[in-house]
Amino acid sequence: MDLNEIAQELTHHQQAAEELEKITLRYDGLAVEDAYEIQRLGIDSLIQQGDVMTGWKMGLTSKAKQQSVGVDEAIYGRLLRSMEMTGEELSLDGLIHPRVEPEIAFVFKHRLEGTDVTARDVWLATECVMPAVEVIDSRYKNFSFTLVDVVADNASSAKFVVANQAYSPYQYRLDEVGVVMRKNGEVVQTASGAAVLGHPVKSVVELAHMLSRTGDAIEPGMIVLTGGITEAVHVYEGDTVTAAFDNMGEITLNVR
Ligand code: OOG
Ligand code: MG
Repeated sequence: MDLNEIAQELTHHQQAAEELEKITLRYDGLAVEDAYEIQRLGIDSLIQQGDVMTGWKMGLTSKAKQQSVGVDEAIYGRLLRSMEMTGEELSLDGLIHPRVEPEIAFVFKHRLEGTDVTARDVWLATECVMPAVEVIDSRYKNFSFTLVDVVADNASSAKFVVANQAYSPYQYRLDEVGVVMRKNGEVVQTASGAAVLGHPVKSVVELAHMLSRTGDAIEPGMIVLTGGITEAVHVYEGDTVTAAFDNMGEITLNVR
């Protein structure tokens, strides 16, 4: 099996916003490690074309998210500069069937690597934390996939935005930060940071451990999205979505 060929195919679908059937229907016997290699190859080709890797994202770190997609373990993906939005407008151009979800982001000043990384190491390496909203957009038909499919598709990464205001990692208990998601003024999802593996810091610990399998690390300056706190919300043209984080402000997206 040519993993690079599969990576190029997926990258094409990501860039053209064209959905496809699960790759596991065509390629039998792909292991999770192969899927991470496909992910890496796809992102590397975008980096060769000038994009820049700015961080990592964890996915499926909450029970709500795992149950809604039928995959029962955490995954990670790669974040590129081109995925980061700066304003409140979410353009549907280049997206297939986007969903949005509130997350806590960590930004790092020190490198984190290895299977022995602890929560204490994460706090010492963290420069700041920020509310964030991720826009996920699986390239698979009906947002339906297995673990291998979704990992190869860069964990459904499409876009993300972080709040303007950063916070000290020690300012609030991140497991107790409540989040209210509204769509067109109506409350559609609520949860607190504890939905993410009990505490978002554990998501970073888990990421460092998972990355050590391939010798990768969280590098200084990188951002890490720790995973959706609530279930992801479908958005359509004309929708306004807000994610309000207790004491940490609100992020609004106007879908155009
Ligand atoms: C996989 C990506 C999940 C999260 O925060 O849980 C994710 C998916 O549901 O398509 O980004
Ligand atoms: Mg996410």
